[in-house]
Amino acid sequence: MSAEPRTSQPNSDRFAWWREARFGLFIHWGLYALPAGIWQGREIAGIGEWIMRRAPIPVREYEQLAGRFNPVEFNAESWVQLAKEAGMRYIVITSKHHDGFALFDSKASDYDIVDATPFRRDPIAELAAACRKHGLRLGFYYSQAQDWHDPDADGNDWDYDVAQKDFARYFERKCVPQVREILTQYGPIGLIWFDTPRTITPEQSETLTQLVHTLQPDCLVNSRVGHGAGDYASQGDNRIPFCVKREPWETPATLNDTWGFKQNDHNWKPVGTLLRLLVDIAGKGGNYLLNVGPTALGTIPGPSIERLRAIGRWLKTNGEAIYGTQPSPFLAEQPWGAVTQRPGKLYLQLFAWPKSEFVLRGLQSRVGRAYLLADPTQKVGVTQSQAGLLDLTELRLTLPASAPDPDVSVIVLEIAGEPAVDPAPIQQPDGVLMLETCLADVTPAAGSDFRLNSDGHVENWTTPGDALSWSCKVATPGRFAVELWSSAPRGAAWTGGQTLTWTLDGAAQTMVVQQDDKAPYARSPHQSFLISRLGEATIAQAGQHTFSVRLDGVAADDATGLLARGVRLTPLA
Ligand code: H79
Repeated sequence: MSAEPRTSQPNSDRFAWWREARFGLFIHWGLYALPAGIWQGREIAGIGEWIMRRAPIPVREYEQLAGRFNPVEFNAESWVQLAKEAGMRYIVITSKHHDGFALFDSKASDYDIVDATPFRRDPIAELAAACRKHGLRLGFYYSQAQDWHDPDADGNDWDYDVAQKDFARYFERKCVPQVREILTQYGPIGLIWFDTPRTITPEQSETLTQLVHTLQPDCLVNSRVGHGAGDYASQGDNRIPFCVKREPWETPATLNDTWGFKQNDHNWKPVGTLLRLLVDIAGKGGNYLLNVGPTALGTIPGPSIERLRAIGRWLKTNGEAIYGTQPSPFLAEQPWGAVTQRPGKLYLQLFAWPKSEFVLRGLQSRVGRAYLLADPTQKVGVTQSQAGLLDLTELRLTLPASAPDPDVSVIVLEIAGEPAVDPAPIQQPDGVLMLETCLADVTPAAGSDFRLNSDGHVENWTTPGDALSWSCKVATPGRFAVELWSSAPRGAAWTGGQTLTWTLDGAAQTMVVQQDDKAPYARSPHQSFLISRLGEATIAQAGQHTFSVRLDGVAADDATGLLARGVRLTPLA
């Protein structure tokens, strides 16, 4: 979404609470909760808080909503209580979204909840007090570039003549003063969450970060301030990386599809999906910022409350595997679940409960004892072996018959010292071998910018000669289907037509890439993969093998290159 942050300081004290917290509540609340997705009887497609832009609604009409915004059922304590019950440790609320309406008492603009609505209360002040009382950190979302109410800001081209706009004028008149207000009126603030930098200049991004740090030195700034001026990386909305990411990062995510309340959005994610996202994100080293969109009356929708409470129940039992943990020692995703760690302990977080035995390949640390986090009295048997030829370590756990949790069950492994894992891709017990780009040797052609990005796929795969290779371990030989898994580029069409040569132990095949199939991303419902069949391969013997794939020719209209996550070898029957 934005450039990676420049000033990330993973060991800095400023991040101590952040790393401990792991899980936060995002709140999108504003005038858009009144239409709730419907304008003049017409269902408006897209996310609810975008209704002004999508309908579109003229400023003079949208402003009228303020006269009707009277959320009499708003109760800051109950929102904070819910966040606590959910096991969340911080709250980030929209102080001003793209529509330009301030949810706090602003002097810089009258278009705010105290001056322009019959409600006349400042919910941000009430929320700040409740957060302080209950020990939660508070952060503010602030839309710094888009402001559809302001004639000089980015975004509104249906009321205002774009040619007449002077962004700097808006920036000085409204943006900077309001950012100063939210950092001076409400006590200590954990973070400022900027969004959609758009046409903001590098200097203006820098000005905002400096302003935040000057007023509150410990306040974190997310990367969407723009131009690498932030402290930590915001992933794209509802997007998770494919492997461990070392610098601090956070995924903002929805419970359904919208952020701001939409009366007809009933596409709620099941609790199991949400729990798997939580543990997957923790295992990759990130924070999960999960959103609710309160109604115009100030209440949080029932389906949101139920789901947050269910996550809280899980965390009450399993929180030790989440709060303040370190990411997985395995760089790549584990197909069976996620791993977190703290000194002396590994937490295996299983998405499905195996029949009696669980087999983990590649862990080289000696395991002393294993137990269920939910019930340490239940016995888990441990055997460890090391197969000579491959030097392949295998841990076998004998488990109780029933899963401690229907969605995510946590097994604790006690180990001595730093965990040691095999860095090579290893064939899984089911025969699948996933060659993730995060485990590859990435070799760019001369002058090429082909590289692994920090989300776990390669980018700029556009220069002939750009190559990936892996030295991998195969325990069960056979015949395999070979597929390339890529992400769809955001906001651009996927283009095939590239010529690739792939090589297994020296035997080469050349083929032209096309989209043969599509696969959902099991742990992230807003993401999916495009699958290109590369052919079939025979691996005759168990052992170490070398697989590589090289770009030979590009498609004429390919701007982004293949955003490859990896190559998957699936055993053929
Ligand atoms: O605050 C939430 C979103 O409103 C904001 N980021 C999260 C945290 C956001 N701003 N921009 N975007 C997300 C991406 C915009 C996507 C768009 Fe569309 C595609 C805008 C117009 C077309 C999807 C469809 C959203 C509105 C209609």
